[in-house]
Amino acid sequence: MLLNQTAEKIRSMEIRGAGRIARAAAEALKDRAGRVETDDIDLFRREMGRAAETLVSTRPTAVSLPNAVRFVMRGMDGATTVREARDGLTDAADSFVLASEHAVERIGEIGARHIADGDVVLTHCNSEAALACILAAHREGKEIEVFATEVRPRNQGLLTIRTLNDAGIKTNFIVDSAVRSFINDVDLVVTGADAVTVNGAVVNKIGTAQIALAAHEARTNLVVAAETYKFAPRTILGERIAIEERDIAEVLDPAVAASLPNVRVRNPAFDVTPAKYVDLIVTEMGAIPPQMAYCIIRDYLGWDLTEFQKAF
Ligand code: RI2
Repeated sequence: MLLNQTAEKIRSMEIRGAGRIARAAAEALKDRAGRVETDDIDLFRREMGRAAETLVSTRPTAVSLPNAVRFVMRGMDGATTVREARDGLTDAADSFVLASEHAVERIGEIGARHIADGDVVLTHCNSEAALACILAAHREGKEIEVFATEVRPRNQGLLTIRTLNDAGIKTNFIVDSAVRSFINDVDLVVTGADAVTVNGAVVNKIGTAQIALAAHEARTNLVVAAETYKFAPRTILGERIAIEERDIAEVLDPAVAASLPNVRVRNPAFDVTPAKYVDLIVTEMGAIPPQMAYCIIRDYLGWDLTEFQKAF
């Protein structure tokens, strides 16, 4: 797909979900690399740099996007000709997509071990990593029941209940504000993540932090399913994850909003759940306590404190 089309689809959420947007960005860079017609390596790098910026600017919160773009762009490292750069970038894009798909499968296998036969699981939003755990547990023959939230304002819960329904999993569909009412019926909360910071805080769909509080109070464990490329290296530098605030039209008819001059409509798409409310993060490399986030950033994303010191 053309780069600008992909960027627009990510921005409008036609392509959504942190893993999916990362893979779409990798594919778009590969496609763009095949279309840049030049023999000038510097020009090629500049064009690809612009393409990378366009993609990264589409949605600010899911760190899977810049992590994927960085990985793919590093495929050009050391290239001295356009052909080498294009081939390197293409290989990197292909291996990112493959590794990402494999990571989701592996997370499913590991996450399913935390779901017991007879468990009632609550999930929020539509996370392929979280669903991979639930679906794998179901495939293993465990009798499970799911509570799935609606997920205002974009209703990603509808995608989740379709998947669960098609898999034949008994599912309860509830509005977001009903979580507290049902949390005592729930054995485990499983969500995805758009970003995990160096201190183990999890940035995920708006509403996750409230669910985490309810789960904590009810002594219900919260497991986060997140590929290693959801961990945010630059939080080592103290950079904060930008919380995307989307168009108010997703929440309220703009005409109604305009008729209420004293009302400001807010539409943050994500919130932050502190590490103390997260019991475990299931990555494709294994399940870790959130406090080990730095190890993932260092060992699997290749950023460590020394690298950052060099940058100063
Ligand atoms: P996977 C989604 O964001 C949700 O917040 C979901 O929990 C997260 O990405 C991770 O999804 P959005 O694109 O990568 O719906 O696990 O705003 O699919």
